[in-house]
Amino acid sequence: MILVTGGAGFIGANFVLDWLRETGEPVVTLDALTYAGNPENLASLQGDARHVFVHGDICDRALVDRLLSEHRPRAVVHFAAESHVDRSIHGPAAFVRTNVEGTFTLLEAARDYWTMLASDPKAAFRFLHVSTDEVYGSLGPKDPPFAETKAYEPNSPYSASKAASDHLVRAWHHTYGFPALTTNCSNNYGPYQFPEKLIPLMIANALAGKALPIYGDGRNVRDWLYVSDHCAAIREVLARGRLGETYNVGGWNEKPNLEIVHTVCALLDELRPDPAGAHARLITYVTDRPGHDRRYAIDARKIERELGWRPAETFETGIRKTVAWYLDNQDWVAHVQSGSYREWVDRNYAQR
Ligand code: NAD
Ligand code: TDX
Repeated sequence: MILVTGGAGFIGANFVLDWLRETGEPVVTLDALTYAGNPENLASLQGDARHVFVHGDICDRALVDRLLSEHRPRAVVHFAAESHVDRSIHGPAAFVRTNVEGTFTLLEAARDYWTMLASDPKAAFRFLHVSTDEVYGSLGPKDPPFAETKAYEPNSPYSASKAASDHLVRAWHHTYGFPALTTNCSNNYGPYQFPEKLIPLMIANALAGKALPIYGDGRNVRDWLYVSDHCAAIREVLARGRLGETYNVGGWNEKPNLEIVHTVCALLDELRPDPAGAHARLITYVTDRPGHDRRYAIDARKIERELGWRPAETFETGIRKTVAWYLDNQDWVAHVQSGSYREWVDRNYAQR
């Protein structure tokens, strides 16, 4: 049994589904079902005895204590976070609360639980903290990609809150010997990503005939990884990573935003032609994001060397699957955009 936080969100849901398929080991999912958490992402697990869903907050220490003592997990995989940079600029408080205070609460609860375990389960217990490349700051065009040794230089309220949480995890290992691991991954894309992030937003807007907003000059560079490759990397680090270490995860796949948007448009032109013309006609340049980091790139040699992890998808195969998934799941997009999903959550998961 493992405990997964944030398992109703984009990467967490992909992880839970892949985990059960690949390992069959039961999962307890703890998720607060914010705007980004969607129980529909886990709907295929309804009636599956290997999965327990708990609606609740990682800042709720009593709840986390109860889950740990009731389910006795052998590991915690921590995804729960506020994750969108633009939202962090307009409302940083939620980011400090969930990403910093929430990670602190989880660490303290897990440390108490781990301390009380008998010697064998204690030796086996692991806490994996899922983090981001954004903690390293912004690269110039000729800088080498981020290695694990790169100094932290977070620039947005989001990345600062994730950096703070990474530091807590590091300190809990260093000070208490707490068996923690951290992964810092590049930009993910794939099924179930909320349509506020670049790729699903562009797909949703293009299908609706709306503008495709490009921040600044569109030349900011991100390093893209298909979500199931990130999930596989997390499974490897959880199984065989060295305690106290951090592992950077990325697919050596740097691309400027404008190229991403043109690729999405070309795939839509092929798979769902628009009689009004090529989807790229909708590209619109808008005011840049404040403090917009110019370039991220991940040096993934450590995880490749130590754990033999390699991405299974190329960008070409991953983006084709992604566009096809959104075309096949337009109801999912409509639900998360319409608010009908929130009404459903409020009805079914009234906070206890
Ligand atoms: P997401 O926003 O899609 O999902 C976050 C999930 O956490 C949601 O289900 C939400 O309901 C839940 N949550 C939020 N606050 C909570 C709280 N207080 N208690 C319990 N649950 C809460 O995010 P994502 O894109 O799936 O990212 C997951 C993790 O991976 C985050 O920690 C993020 O920093 C990290 N990460 C994301 C990316 C990316 O490209 N999306 C890349 C690297 C790392
Ligand atoms: O409408 C848009 N137009 C645009 O040009 C949006 C939403 C984004 N962008 C640009 C900003 C970024 O340079 O596209 C790039 C990607 O933007 P996001 O999808 O918002 O991702 P980013 O800010 O790079 O952060 C993501 O990757 C790292 C995730 O949201 C984080 O959770 C993760 O840690």
